[in-house]
Amino acid sequence: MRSRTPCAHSGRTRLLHDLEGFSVVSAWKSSGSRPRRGEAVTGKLPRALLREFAAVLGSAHVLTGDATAGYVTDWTGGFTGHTPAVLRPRDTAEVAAVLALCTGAGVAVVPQGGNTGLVGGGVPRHGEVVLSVARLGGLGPVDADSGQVTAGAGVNLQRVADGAGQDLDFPILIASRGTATVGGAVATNAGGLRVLRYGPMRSQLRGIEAVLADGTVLSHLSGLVKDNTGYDYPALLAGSEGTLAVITAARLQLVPRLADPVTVIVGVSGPAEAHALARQALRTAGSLVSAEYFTQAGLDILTAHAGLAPPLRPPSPGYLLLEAVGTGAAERARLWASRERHPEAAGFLGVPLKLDVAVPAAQWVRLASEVAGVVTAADPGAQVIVYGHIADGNLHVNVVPAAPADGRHEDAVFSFVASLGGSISAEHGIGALKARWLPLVRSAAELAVFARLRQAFDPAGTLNPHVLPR
Ligand code: 2HG
Ligand code: ZN
Repeated sequence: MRSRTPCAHSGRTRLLHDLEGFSVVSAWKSSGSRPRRGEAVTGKLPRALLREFAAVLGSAHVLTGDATAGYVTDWTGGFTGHTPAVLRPRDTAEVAAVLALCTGAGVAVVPQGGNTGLVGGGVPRHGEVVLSVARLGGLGPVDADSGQVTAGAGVNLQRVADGAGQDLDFPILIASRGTATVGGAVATNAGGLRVLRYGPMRSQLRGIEAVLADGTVLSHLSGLVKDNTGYDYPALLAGSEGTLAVITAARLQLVPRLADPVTVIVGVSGPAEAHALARQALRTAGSLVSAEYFTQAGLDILTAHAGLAPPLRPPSPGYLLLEAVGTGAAERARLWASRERHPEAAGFLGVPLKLDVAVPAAQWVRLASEVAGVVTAADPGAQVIVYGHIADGNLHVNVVPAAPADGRHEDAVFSFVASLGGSISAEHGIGALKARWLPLVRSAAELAVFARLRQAFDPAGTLNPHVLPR
């Protein structure tokens, strides 16, 4: 069932996922023959199609050749691809027009937001056309009655928060918020540092506008809190990783801004103490917004390579950062830096594998204590940095491999996580990185429903054909 074909364009050898039921994306045939239903082609595009794209978008917004460089590699350097064209529509009508053209020509499309994803889901690894939503930058006024705002898919999360005004805020707090877009954050159901209080991106969604692969526009942006009029497809699009539709706008719920939150860092002996303290804080401090864990190993890298000042002296094996509504701490930014910059740490040592796993609350200590050993059993020279969101049962396992990154690290970590009753993706999605391992945590019946949903939304198989099962 597993192919061992490396991706020729990958910065590091990556296995092509080949879950049963995935379609094979065929090479573009110069004869121009249409692919079979459910397949879309990648590779070179006919000149006539490029001209049609340019007629819709203007030639300045159809990028080819070297101009595509910023769109074909993710920021970790772990995923690299190539594309015959990057399309940059400026509004929903243009998205609809170019999608219809792609589907009509049987051309595969990878939708892309800020390109800050961590699982390769927005990278054209197989020569797909990239549809960038970066120019969908409209941000509506805040509706004072509902505390909601409508944002274009290309608006970054920091802009949503800044535009919320003095009293309101946008609660999806991720380190890449200055670049990550609303469209990408919905498509990946982004989580972040305040999920324990506000939930992930899906929980903020009060409506959506999206375009199906055939160019049909779906719009449901009225922002009703209660709306039981059938299937909640906006919620379904959250976490769909660009496979069902291209999100063009979202209606988002804002929350009261925490005027002056209180932030503390406590040195702990390890995961067990951090977990016990976090659990106590969750039960006793109703105002808790964050409970984050990290270790001295990660901090040492940031101190050495990023000039970060250690948050506490003397050092301690682990750290728990808690934040709650309260009367603020002057050193908040300094305290947070030691946690928020952890995603960069492993990158100083090499090209990291970023695994974001979750387990039931009662298993988190075991996961956090044993996962490094699980990795080094498979690759003794591997370096492992762990940190994460304790209250969500979520641990980030960043691995810098010594042995070839041929799937052995994922095999080890994901099998361990599955044995604990956990999930192979807590917040980053499945993308290209984890599709092979999805059967560890999803039954054949569930995967079949995924495929049927996908068939219903995108029967031609245009959208992100190498992500999630079809
Ligand atoms: C975080 O919690 C992000 O900082 C990124 O989810 C985690 O880079 C990672 O592995
Ligand atoms: Zn995270």
